[in-house]
Amino acid sequence: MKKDISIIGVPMDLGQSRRGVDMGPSALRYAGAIEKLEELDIKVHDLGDIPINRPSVEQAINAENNLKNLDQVIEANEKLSEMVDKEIQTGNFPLVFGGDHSIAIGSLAGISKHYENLGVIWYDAHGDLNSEDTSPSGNIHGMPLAISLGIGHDKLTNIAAYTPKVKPENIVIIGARSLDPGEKALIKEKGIKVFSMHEIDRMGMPAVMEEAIKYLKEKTDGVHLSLDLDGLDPSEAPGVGTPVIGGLSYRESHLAMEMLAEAECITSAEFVEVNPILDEKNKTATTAVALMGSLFGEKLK
Ligand code: 5AB
Ligand code: MN
Ligand code: MN
Ligand code: MN
Repeated sequence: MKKDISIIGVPMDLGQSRRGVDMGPSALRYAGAIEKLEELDIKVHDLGDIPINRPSVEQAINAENNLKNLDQVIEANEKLSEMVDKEIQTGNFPLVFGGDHSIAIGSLAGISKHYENLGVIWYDAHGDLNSEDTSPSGNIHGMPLAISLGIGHDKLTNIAAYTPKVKPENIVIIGARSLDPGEKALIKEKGIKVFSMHEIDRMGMPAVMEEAIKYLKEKTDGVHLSLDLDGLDPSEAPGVGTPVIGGLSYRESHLAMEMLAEAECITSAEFVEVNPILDEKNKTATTAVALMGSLFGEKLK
């Protein structure tokens, strides 16, 4: 019996600077996410969207550090963490719809307390390993993986009142092709496993996924998939705020999801950074929904 899925929408755009990604949850629902999962005989509970408070003009003017909209990002992630935590307690599979990638802070905060050794697959063009000291933008969506490692502003690393959420050796980054100097240094220092586009080109996606799954299965008791749609090439997923050329194809991503389904290792997931305003006829959300189908066991025959 497959687990019930609980969908939690997070209409958050405050972790970055391009409006529209707050409509991601609507775009994913409009593209038929729930129908797709129900076709696969999964019971779906759509819990709706978490309310997001915007900063007042005064707060925006007084913001002084390299952490844009810090208070609002914290507030939303505390709420998300509580909801995800509750759904896991109920025995359901949490599936979070972003929103920008800053919401991974709350997802991981709610999930990780249920595991001794949570694994994370970070499917992304970026490492999201910046802190306020290394970030070139001050956008918190470039920081969630570092924050989950316990690196960054105390108030962010301590969401849900514990830190760290993940261990560096339990993380696999797939699809990276745009890393800032501070992120590269952290990857080296912590020994984080990265399959950049270089390795994917050389080894091919089947070998990459086999190795990633083996690596995580040996030492983790659950794996969270954090899928940033900008991991895909912008020609196939144009509706993202920080596109980077030379990305993963739809076919490679589809295969990756099928291999994760076969390995039966994913215990929670999020699909983030879908921005329908920058998209072409909801292509990016439609692609995300197709990938969800593969992740949750859709078979070709
Ligand atoms: B995303 C950049 N590294 O920190 C930064 O889309 C981009 O969640 C971050 O992966 C992209 O601002 C964050 C330059
Ligand atoms: Mn990204
Ligand atoms: Mn990201
Ligand atoms: Mn992005």
